[in-house]
Amino acid sequence: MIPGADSAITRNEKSLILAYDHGLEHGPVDFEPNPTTADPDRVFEIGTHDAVTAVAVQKGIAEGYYPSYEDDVTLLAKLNGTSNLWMGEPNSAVNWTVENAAEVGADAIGFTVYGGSNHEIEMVEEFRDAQEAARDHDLGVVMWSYPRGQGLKNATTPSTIAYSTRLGLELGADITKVKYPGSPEAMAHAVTQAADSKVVMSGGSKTDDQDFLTTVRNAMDAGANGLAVGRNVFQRDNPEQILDGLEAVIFEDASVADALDV
Ligand code: FBP
Repeated sequence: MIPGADSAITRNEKSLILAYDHGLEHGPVDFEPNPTTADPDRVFEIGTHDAVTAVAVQKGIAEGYYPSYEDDVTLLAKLNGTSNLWMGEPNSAVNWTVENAAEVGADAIGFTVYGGSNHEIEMVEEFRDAQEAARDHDLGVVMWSYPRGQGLKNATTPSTIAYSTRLGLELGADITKVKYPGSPEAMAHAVTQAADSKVVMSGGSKTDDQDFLTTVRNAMDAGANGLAVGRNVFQRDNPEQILDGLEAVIFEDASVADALDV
């Protein structure tokens, strides 16, 4: 972690990262609730909303579409990723280099580490290479810290999520993205273990407005620095409306009731 290294993708130390790597990670099924979102142009348009501090995409989407949005969107290059067609022990292919991401215009890189997987050692070594190259290019570093594999059945227990945020700190992430551990107390514990590095909550599968904003409010009250979210925004009929509410909760400290009203 380097203080300020993530400043391009934060606002007042907070982030709202719009994740859009689902076409690789989950496949086209994630676009079914809102079919217009199969078109990357639609999601980059959503990413121009004031609330969004960065859009996270894979290489092909960045190369093909980011040039049209570089004045209005901050790019987070998600460097590794694997399709849902892969049935082996959790692992993630490194799909582009930091040098290439910097040429395309990225301000930060994103990298998944599956702690606990049989592939943890190689994934951490790949993260090391990417993290050091990111430092050379002055790019922020965001770790998707998702423990899974082998005997790790429930990857969202409080102790596992606290270990996840600690991995991010220890390995040099500026921001670590974790699943919500189920309670504000557990999130506060995870935030404490990240020390001065930042923690953002992963959005998860789509829930209703009230439930989603309440979980985000709880995470923020527990000390999280924001959210990295995909389906809970782009699967809605009106993604911009939930972004208005998220902006109120994350950046303006609004209550859920007030955020539902904006
Ligand atoms: P969501 O907000 O839709 O959960 O997206 C966050 C994210 O980390 C994406 O970047 C990624 O595609 C997906 O979740 C991976 O989800 P999982 O591996 O848990 O199925």
